[in-house]
Formats: sequence, C-alpha cells, structure tokens
Amino acid sequence: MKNTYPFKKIELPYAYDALEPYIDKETMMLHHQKHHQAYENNLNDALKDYPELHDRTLEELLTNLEDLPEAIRTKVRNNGGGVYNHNVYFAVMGPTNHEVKGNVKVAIEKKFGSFENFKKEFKAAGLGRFGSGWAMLVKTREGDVEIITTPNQDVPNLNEVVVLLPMDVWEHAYYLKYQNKRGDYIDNFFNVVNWDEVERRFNTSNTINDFRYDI
Ligand code: MN3
Repeated sequence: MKNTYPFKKIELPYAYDALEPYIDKETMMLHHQKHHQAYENNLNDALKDYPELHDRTLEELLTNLEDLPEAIRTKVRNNGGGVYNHNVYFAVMGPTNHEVKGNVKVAIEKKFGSFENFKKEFKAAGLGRFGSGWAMLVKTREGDVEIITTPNQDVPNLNEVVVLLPMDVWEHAYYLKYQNKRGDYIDNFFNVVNWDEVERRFNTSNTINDFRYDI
C-alpha cells in the first residue's frame, strides 16, 4: 500500500520511559508529541491545497523537490524530511536488541574494520555536524554501508541509499538531559539502538522501489 497524504508520524513501539536512563522520558515525550507532531502537521498543511500531490509517497516528494510548487517546496523539504527522519529514528531505538548482529554487522566490519571503529566514526560524524542535523548509517546500492550527515531535516538522496540508522543531533534530542554535551548523548545513543530493526531494514531494502521509510 502506498503511504501518501495525509502523512502520519510513527507511533512509538515502546513506552516513553523505555529508553531511560539514556534518553529520558520527558525528552522522548516532547520530541515525539511536540516536535515530531509539528513536522507531521506542517507537512500535511503544506500539501492540503494541492490534491495533485496527494498520491505521492513521501519518498517521491522528497526526491523530486524541484517538481513542487515553489510556494511549498521549502516547507515540504523541512517538514517532510522531519517526518521521514524521525519515523526512522524512533523505529530504530528501543529497550532491547542492543547487540549488533547479522548482515549489517558484516557490512559494518567490512567498511570500518570493527564495530568499535564504526562507533568512533559515527560519533565523530555526529559531533562534526555543525548546528542542527543528522548523522546516519546508510546502505548503498552496492549493499555496503556508509556514514553520512545532513543539515537541518534534509534526507540523503533516497534514490541512492537506504537510511538504516539516523541519529538526531538537534539539541532538542538531548538538551534536557545532556545540555551542551552532544558527545555524551551520542555515546549513550548506542545503548538504545535496536539492532534487530536496523538489520531488518538492511535486509528488506535492496531496490529503489523498496526504499520506504515505513518498511
Ligand atoms: Mn528531532
């Protein structure tokens, strides 16, 4: 089934306090109920007067921004990206399955030498993203993994990569608990990654047509 307008934010597959003590309940509630809700609302608001766009998936909208009316292009880019990135972010965290395994483990070790080295590089990417944005582990068409970063709520080229593990480094993702210490948040992010879900995404997405945020 095509996932089209009106777009919905993901419902958390765990409780708001399930990621304690690494990510606190209040941060999770604000992040999901306020920030993520705002992206959903603003995206649907941008599209509501454009019925000709209502059969497009979020991936189709985000990979063809230049086709959109100029009046809503930036709003769709920012808020559509917000919906997309957060739907994956919230889905790949959880209270269990914190050991990397399977094909994604093999791909990570092939690319980065070791899982420990991957963590080091992922942290450096998150710290190096100036201002607000994302660090992401993505899968390429060749089946390899790479680390990328994007500014604001931008998504990578979804015709080229599958987003496996996006890490939100906007201050709203960590400021209540970690204040300015982004590095401490990143260290603890690894304590809440649900690697079973990352592995499922790695195995499910092999072709361009499978590049869906709700897989
Ligand atoms: Mn966020």
